[in-house]
Amino acid sequence: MDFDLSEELIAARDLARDFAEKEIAPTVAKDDKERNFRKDLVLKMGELGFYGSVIPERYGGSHLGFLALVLITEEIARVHSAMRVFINMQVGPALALLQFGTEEQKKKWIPPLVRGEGIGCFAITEPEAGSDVAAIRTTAAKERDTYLLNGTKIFISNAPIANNALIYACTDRSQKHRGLSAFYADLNQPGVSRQSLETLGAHASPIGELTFQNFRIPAENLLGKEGEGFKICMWQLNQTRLSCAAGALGVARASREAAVNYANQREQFGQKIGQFQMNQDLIAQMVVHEEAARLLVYRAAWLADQKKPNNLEVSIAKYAAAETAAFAADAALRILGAYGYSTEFPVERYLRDAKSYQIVEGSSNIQKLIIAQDALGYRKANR
Ligand code: GRA
Repeated sequence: MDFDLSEELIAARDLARDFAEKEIAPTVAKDDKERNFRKDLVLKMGELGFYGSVIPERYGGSHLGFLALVLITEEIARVHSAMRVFINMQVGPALALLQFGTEEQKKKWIPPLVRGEGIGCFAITEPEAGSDVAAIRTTAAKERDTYLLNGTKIFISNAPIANNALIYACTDRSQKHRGLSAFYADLNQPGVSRQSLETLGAHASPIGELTFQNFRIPAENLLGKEGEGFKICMWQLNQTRLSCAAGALGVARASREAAVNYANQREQFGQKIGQFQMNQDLIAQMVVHEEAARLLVYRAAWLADQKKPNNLEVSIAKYAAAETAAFAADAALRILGAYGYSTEFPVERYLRDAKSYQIVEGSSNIQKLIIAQDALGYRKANR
C-alpha cells in the first residue's frame, strides 16, 4: 500500500489549489450571493486541464487519472463547492462518450467538453423519476433518421446554460429499464425550453428544467444501442458519484479549517474557545470523519485507475463524504456561533452547499441501499 502521491499528482493538486485560491476565492461571496454563472472561470478550468484528467490525450485530455480528478475537485470545492459541479458536467458526459460512443462521436464531442467550450450536462432526473431511474417517462420515438423527444427533465445542473446534454429517454416504455436509451444532443435547437430553478446552495451552479417538445435529434446521436440507456446511466453515475464525493470532501475540509482557525482566535471566558472540550469533541470528529472519507474517496479513485470494479467503493465513499460534509459544516457553524450563522462569513455557505451532497448523484439513502444489499448478498454492487 502506497499512500504517497506522485509528483505529477501533487502538481495537478497544487495547480487546482492555486487556481481556487487566486481566481475563485476573491469573488466567491459575491458569486454565491448574486448566483453568478462564471463562464470565464469555467473556461479557465478547461484551459488548465481540469476536465481532462480522465480523458486520453487523443481527445484533448491529460490521462492523469481518477486520483487526479478527485484531487482537483476537492481543491475547487474547498473554495467554492458550486464551481466543482462544472467539472462533473464536463467529465461525466465525456466519460460516457469515451466508454460507449463511436469514434466519430468521441472526436466530435469530447474535445470541446475537455476545453470547457462546449458546456455539458446530463439529463436523468424527471419530476416522477428521481431515485428511481427506471421510472423515466421522457420518450424518444424513432422517425426514419431522427428521434423525436418529448418530456421534462428537472433539477438538471447546467440546464439553463449548457450547449449539449447527455439525455436518457424511453425508446420502448413496455421494456421498463431495458427500454431506456442514451442520446447526446445539441440543446440549441428547436423543441428545447429551459427554466431556471433556485436552490438552497450551489448558487453559482445554474440548475433548472429542460422541456422537450418534439425535439428532433439525429439518429446518429444515439449512444450505444437502443435499450442500453439504463446500463449507460448506472455506469455514468458510478463515475460522477466519485467526482461528487470529492466535492463533498472539499466542503468538509473547508468547514474543518474554518472551525480550527476560529477556535484558535476567538476568546471567551478568558481563553481561546479551542480550549473547551466540547469544541475539541467536534473538531476531533471532523478530523476523523474527513480523513476516513478522504481515504475512501482515494481508494475508489485508485481502483478506477487500476481499471478494477469500484461501484461498491464509490457508493461507500460518496455516502461517507456526503455525510461528513454535512456533519462538518454543521459542526463548524456550532463552533462559530453567530459568526457561522451570519451571511458575512463563509460557513453558512458551506452548510447550504453541503446539504446538496446528501441528495445529488444518488441520495445517501440510495448509497446505503446499494451498500446494504451488497453486504446482505441480495445484489452485488460490483458486477
Ligand atoms: O437484471 P437486468 O439485466 O435487468 O439488470 C439489472 C441490474 O443488473 C438492471 O440494471 C442493472 N444494474 C447495473 N448494471 C451495471 C443496476 N445497477 C447496475 C450497475 N451499477 N452496473 C436493473 O437493476 P436494479 O438494481 O433492479 O435497478 P433499480 O432497483 O431500478 O435501481 C437501482 C438504483 C436505485 C441503484 C438506481 O436507480 C440508482 O442509482 N438510483 C439513483 C439515481 C441517481 O443517482 N440519480 C442521480 C441524478 S444526476 C445528479 O444528481 C446530478 C448531480 C450533479 C452534481 O452535483 O455533481
